[in-house]
Amino acid sequence: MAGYEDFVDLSYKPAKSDMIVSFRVGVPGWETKKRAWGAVASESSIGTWAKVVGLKYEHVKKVAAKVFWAGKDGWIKIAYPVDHFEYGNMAQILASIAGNDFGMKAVSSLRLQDVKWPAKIVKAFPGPQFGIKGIRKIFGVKKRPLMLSVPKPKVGMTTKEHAQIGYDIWTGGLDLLKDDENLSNQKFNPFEKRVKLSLKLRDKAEKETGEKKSYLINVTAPTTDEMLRRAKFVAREGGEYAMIDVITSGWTSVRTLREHCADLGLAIHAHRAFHGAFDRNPKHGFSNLAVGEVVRLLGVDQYHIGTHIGKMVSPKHEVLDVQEHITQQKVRENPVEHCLAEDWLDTKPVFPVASGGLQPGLIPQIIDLLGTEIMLQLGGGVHGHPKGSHAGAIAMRAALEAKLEGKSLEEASASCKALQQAMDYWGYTRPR
Ligand code: RUB
Ligand code: CA
Repeated sequence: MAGYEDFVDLSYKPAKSDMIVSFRVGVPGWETKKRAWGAVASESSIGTWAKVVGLKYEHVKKVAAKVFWAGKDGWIKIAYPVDHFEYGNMAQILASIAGNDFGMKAVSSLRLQDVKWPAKIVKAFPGPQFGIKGIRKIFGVKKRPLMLSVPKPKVGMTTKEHAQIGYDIWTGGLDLLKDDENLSNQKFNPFEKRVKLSLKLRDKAEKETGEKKSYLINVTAPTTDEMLRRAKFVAREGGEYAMIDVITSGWTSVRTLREHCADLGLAIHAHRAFHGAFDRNPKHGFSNLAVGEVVRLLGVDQYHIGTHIGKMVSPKHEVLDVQEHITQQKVRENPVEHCLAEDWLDTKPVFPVASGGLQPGLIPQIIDLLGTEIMLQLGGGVHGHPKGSHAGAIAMRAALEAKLEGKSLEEASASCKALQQAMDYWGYTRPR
């Protein structure tokens, strides 16, 4: 074994315990397909550009990756022996399969689409603590989608202004207030003050509405120690959730937070800010499907899957794939999307969150696509309501209830002024 081509063996039948990764490889004009494919398997497992002595050792070859399948349009599958990996170490796993391979000259582009995780690796991760059932239990809501809202403007408001918006949306009928991805512990709205005041208003809203209300509090912090201190503070103050920017914080921080949240009894809401830097180009990068699977293993309870009609780029098939792979226990191979079969064993499902540029008029279309086992998050679509956040929340809930009762939004608007105002203002606009 020496050159990149030696990492291609189309006669290889993967072992049941192998990790399989589906990639799409762009081949530069000066390169052969076989060498480009092999370069990915080489650089993501044991190889380098030169014929180093150790590559001859049989024990080293045992942990080498192999390209074992190649289809049309640059799609290939690579098998990695499970002992290539430290089973429960996501930073190590991704340093192999999503490491140097993306930057090599031997490929003109490289897309990691999906991973089939070996049972030994699935078992080495905790998975969600609550899962969909556990989250529904917190709210005592069995069937309908849960509704959340992130105050806008994203940052800049005082703690009092921010917490008041929480109260307005809770009493308007929503279940959850959510911090935005870039709100943590800034001078204008310090973390501890925000947690205390918001939870006080949450208790008030619960008493007034007779419904369970909660708050997704962003514990994203400059160090993992500080993040854990903030999570502890949330638990002590009576919160149910820690929210984390999973990508900007890093996988190891997510894993550590998950371990601590088990002791603290907190659920984890994962925000995916930064994903577009590497998942937007369908020919290059790391897919949102793969991010969703990584965070399912690491153990978050809720994850943003995108929407096909919102403000963010999210193709319909991708949204559906992510939903399927983070919620089902067994997934069948989908050769059209190059998604691999999966067995999640006992790993709980993650609650998918539809978010990003939604407004009440779009809720029925989201339910038509994704069903009711989802969360709906509206920011601008609540706080941009012409009569303010409280009316926006009433409109959002009325739009959802109308859909669940099989009524049109026009019909429902006749008995809900706030929904009527939202429909007059936005209609069925899809934000861009
Ligand atoms: C929501 C918002 C969130 C996005 C992220 O506000 O800004 O950060 O949901 O997008 P709004 P995604 O509801 O006004 O768009 O959910 O796709 O990750
Ligand atoms: Ca998978």
